[in-house]
Amino acid sequence: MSSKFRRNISLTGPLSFSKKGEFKEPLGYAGGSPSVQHALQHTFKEMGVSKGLKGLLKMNQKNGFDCPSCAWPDPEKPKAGVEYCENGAKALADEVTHQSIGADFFQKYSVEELSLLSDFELNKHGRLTEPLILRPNSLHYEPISWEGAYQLIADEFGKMDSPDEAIFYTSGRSSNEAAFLYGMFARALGTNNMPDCSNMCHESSGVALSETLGIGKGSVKLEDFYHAEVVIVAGQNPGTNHPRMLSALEICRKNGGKIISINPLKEAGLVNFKNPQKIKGWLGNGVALADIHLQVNINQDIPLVKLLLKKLLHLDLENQGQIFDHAFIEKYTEGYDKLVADLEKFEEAHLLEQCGVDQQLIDSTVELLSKKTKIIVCWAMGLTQHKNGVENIREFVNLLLLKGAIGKPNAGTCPVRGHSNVQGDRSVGIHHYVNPTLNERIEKHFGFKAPTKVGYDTVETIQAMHEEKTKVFVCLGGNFLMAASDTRYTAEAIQNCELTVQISTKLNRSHLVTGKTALILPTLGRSEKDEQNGKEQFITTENSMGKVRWSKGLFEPTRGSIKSEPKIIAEIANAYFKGLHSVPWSRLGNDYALIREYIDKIAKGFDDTENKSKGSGYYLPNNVRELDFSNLPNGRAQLTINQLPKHDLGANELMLMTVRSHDQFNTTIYGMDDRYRGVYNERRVLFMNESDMKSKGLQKHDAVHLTSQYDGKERKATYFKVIPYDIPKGNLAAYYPETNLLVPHNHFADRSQTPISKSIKVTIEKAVV
Ligand SMILES: Nc1nc2c(c(=O)[nH]1)N[C@H]1C(S)=C(S)[C@@H](COP(=O)(O)OP(=O)(O)OC[C@H]3O[C@@H](n4cnc5c(=O)[nH]c(N)nc54)[C@H](O)[C@@H]3O)O[C@H]1N2
Ligand SMILES: Nc1nc2c(c(=O)[nH]1)N[C@H]1C(S)=C(S)[C@@H](COP(=O)(O)OP(=O)(O)OC[C@H]3O[C@@H](n4cnc5c(=O)[nH]c(N)nc54)[C@H](O)[C@@H]3O)O[C@H]1N2
Ligand code: SF4
Ligand SMILES: [Mo]
Repeated sequence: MSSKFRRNISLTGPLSFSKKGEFKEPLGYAGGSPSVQHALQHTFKEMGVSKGLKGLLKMNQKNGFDCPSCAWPDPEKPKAGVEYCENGAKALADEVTHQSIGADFFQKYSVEELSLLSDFELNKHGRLTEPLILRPNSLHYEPISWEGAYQLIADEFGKMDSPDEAIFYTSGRSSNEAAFLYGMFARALGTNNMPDCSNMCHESSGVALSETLGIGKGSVKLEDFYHAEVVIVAGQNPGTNHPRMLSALEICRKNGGKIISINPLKEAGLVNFKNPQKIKGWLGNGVALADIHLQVNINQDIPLVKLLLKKLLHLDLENQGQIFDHAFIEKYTEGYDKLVADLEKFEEAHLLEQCGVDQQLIDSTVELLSKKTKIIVCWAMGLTQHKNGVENIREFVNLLLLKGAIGKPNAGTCPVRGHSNVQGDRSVGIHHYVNPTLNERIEKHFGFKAPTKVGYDTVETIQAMHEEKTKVFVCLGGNFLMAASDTRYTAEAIQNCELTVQISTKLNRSHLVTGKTALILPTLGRSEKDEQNGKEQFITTENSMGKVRWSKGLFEPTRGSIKSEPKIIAEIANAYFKGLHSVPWSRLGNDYALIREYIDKIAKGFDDTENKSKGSGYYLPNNVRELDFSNLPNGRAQLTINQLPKHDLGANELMLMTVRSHDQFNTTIYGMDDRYRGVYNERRVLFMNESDMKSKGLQKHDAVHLTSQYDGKERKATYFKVIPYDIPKGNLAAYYPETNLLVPHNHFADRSQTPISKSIKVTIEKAVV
């Protein structure tokens, strides 16, 4: 461990391979009866049978709680008891687990010892149950009272030379109410330093969509999928990460729609799908959802879309303008002539070679798209986490605009969000940039002036901490250390803080790599009852399609002394301001209806949330659905010109994408399998094309080390088992967060600053084991 580290903490846990590792053929399908079995097994094991069933029956129901996992929406009329998927069930079980840890556990194990455990084992210890402090020269967390913890935080804030020495990170699981209060507290303190997980996630989508369509969110509703003619799923693995999206795709296909998947991997679920909620889905081989699979090279989506656009353009010229929607282009867009002129510059053969897709499949895709106008494009991290992440999305928007597939039913944009409330957190004010309207409203309704200096996003936070510009780092959920890029650099950065505060449900490595002093403040999960001032509270969330809905937990909170997120934030604010501030922090912490009143007044588009969020909820306004582009240059949607990605791979370098396994939620590892990809009991794997293995002299299951080299700095991630896989030549895949050590902190998407976690240049060397 580098001498820069105060404590001898392992950043990786064990690097050895499991003796039980097994590697089989990838499953041809997602869902099906194993999916139901896995969901139930996992839930019952962690929660017990009766509690498990009770939870699953209430999840995503109108009178229940919102699934804490992904942000996929619920149907207008949820079917009783079956609106969950395997991964939603796992997330629930993980939250409501009957395992828990308190002060005695931390007295027994030092943070150094705990760091030797894997992320899977750390999480397995269960829920955090009481506030804890790690003092400067200690290796053990010890108990502290809530009041003591609040006072310590207030004192550290008090010692800062400027409010910008404080940083407030948010992960996307927090409710609108908690996030709103947290954002207001940061501003009341005087800083916009509000990095959030979105910076590492869909920030590229937000930037691209704002620039082209005037809103950083998607435009489709769930029902739009049902009658879309074509759904393009690009850079997304819904079978694992948004499982119920497959049901929407299934309905679309049943109604005659076609699905095109664009992905270097043939992800299960797109290739074949069995609907686990239907008995007939348990039998047989399921359905292949993707009609066309375009096996693109990593980060070569722009050449692929350009090729499609170029061919469509030629068809349009040959067919008297019948292929593009010229009336739409004329009326609503700007930049058509420039785009057409630019397309002419590219050679089809070159584009074809770059994207690596079969010519015949390109032709079938062009033929399909030429005839259709109701087109939806969905995407996730496969498009956003590249240097040209923003451009990737703008290029797909070009396709939609040219086809007039925007602002009408069954067509549009669908960035599929990650965390269950990442979109809501943004809507209620978690962002590092300055929103003048928001600031005006804060002044009007809360009576204080919000800061006007742009704050740090995630990559700037790491940089600032590394340069010792910051003192207090507060995290509302998440696992910043393991989620961020460049694990070693990020760890060095975090250790420079005077105080780090984690408001968390479960133990993770961010509790072990800390500032000089560290606090853990245990908090309630979404599925738990939240009572304040003798009254049961509910919270609200916004799903991936902009709908705000209420959510109410049903389980008795984990034993011990845990508090809700809004309550903790309100109490920190009180300890700092000592009652001398215009915001009624205590009242807000005691009454979430009052928080909602302020959200309605201050955050854009929220309206009578108290009432309208009940039942199936309400949609926030969306200008694209109204074909209103008045906030864009000349009041028009923007067609854009995007460059081809440049990589300059060195002679021995291959391109690595870091992906999720089926048994994880981000840095939370539920289990060691990736069933759909045929991997069991092992996470240290490297998926590789067989011809690359041959040329590197590697055999199946050989151990290798990975090295990335950027700006003369070498980064290493050691011990991965090579798995021959159906992945394009020159491309590699391995799991996040094990590979985050390789991602350079200073390489990110232009303008959105999202780390390049899906296109890392690496070399491979054989390891001796
Ligand atoms: N069960 C479960 N659900 C989750 C999560 C989880 O960890 N577990 N995480 C949540 C979060 S926060 C998010 S953001 C989402 C993430 O959802 P996804 O984005 O689906 O997650 P990833 O595993 O990162 O998968 C990226 C996909 O993009 C493909 N890909 C990679 N590079 C490229 C490329 O250059 N071009 C194209 N066309 N494809 C590419 C990969 O092969 C992979 O299929 O899921 C959310 N839901
Ligand atoms: N290499 C690579 N890096 C990536 C990605 C990638 O694809 N590749 N993906 C990026 C993406 S898309 C994202 S979103 C980030 C994720 O980054 P984060 O959001 O920071 O990470 P999570 O793993 O979701 O956070 C898990 C922790 O949140 C806490 N938690 C869970 N539920 C709650 C709750 O209800 N309240 C509170 N207060 N705490 C809770 C638990 O302690 C748990 O350990 O990672 C990013 N990093
Ligand atoms: S699709 Fe996402 S939100 Fe829906 S049940 Fe599954 S994990 Fe939960
Ligand atoms: Mo995400």
